[in-house]
Amino acid sequence: MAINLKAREVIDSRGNPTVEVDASDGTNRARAIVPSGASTGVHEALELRDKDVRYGGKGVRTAVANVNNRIAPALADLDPKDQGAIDHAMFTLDATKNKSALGANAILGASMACCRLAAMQKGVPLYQHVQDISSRKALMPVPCLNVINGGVHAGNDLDMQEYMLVPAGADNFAEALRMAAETYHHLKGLLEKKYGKNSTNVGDEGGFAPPMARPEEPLEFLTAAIEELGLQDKMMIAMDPASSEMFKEGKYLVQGTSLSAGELADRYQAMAQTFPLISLEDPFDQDDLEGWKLIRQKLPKLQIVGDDLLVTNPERIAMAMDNDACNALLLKVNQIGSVTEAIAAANKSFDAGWGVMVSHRSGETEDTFIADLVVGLGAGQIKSGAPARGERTAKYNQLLRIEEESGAAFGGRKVFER
Ligand code: 2PG
Ligand code: MG
Repeated sequence: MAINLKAREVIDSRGNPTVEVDASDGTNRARAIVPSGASTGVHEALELRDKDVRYGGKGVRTAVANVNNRIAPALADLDPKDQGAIDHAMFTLDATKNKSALGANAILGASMACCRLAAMQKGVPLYQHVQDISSRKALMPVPCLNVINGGVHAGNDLDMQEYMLVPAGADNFAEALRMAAETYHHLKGLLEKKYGKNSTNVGDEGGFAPPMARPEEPLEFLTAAIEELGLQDKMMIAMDPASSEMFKEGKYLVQGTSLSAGELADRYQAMAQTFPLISLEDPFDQDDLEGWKLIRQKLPKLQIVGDDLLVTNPERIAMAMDNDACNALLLKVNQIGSVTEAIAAANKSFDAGWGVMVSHRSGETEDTFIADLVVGLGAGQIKSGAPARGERTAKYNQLLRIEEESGAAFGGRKVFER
């Protein structure tokens, strides 16, 4: 059965163009759409943009043409069930370290579409196919819902990017999602009471973007909402300051003040002592290893997640392991640009006893690939934004369906224990 690939340009949740790929075998047709970040790490694989007059330079016609004219003939006679062969054929064709010849967006679109086609050919759900190729056991994830947006994702003065509700103490995924949605609504009321209606306009990931600047203030509001609903035994908080974006001339610009890595580490330590923090992502710049080592010493039990630091890249993960820079991977398939490498990055992390949080991008689409991915990998943690905006809820809703059909166990608190 030959594989037919057909790519086209569609738009993402920010109205920017992205790559959609259809993979068919004459009987089945699978489709995948590639997401796109805003706070991107400098070590990520290259997202190919046309840089011409269309869409302010963000067009992806070159990446689309690369799928249709170069990748399609190279994959035509391969078996989509052999994900490694599919992806390696594209690596060979691209022949660069950062996928800059074909574009990581072209390669990933084809990689995900072929993965879905393989599941269809096997007659199994995607999460089951992922479980087969990763040799892991299916697990329903704890959702980490970003309910206050700052940084480059919102038009407010918060320097730190994400404040997430983590219903780790729920009994199952559906209950976790309900608790988080109820807390999101309660939080909305608290914000409106203090800052008025404008404060509950939402940012790129569906979280509120209130006019705050002090990085502790969102934590105070989240904790108040959790306590007023009596959920303190079940609901925790995660943060992603996305610190590479705050790093200016060797210091961290927080609320107009330049902090050294040591001062910022003290600030995080105080937050962890005051609020129910369960996970902290990108506390320091992607190349500020000293900062990362410091936070690991100060908060050895806390889950410290590497996003820009690791860019889902096995080589960066090895470097971070050698330096004891963190103890969890943020898994974003488009940072590395293929399903095979993303699974390898996850397995390398699991083998070292690290946590793995599967993640959306701030520029998302209706594609729900990561919902199946997180279950099939048994990673136990996913972040997909607030319980609002279709491109975010698409993933949570797919997880509700998977829970219903698979009966897989819920990750719970233990997936955050390091
Ligand atoms: C992050 C992400 C997703 P972006 O920093 O973790 O929340 O943002 O996609 O803009 O890199
Ligand atoms: Mg991040």
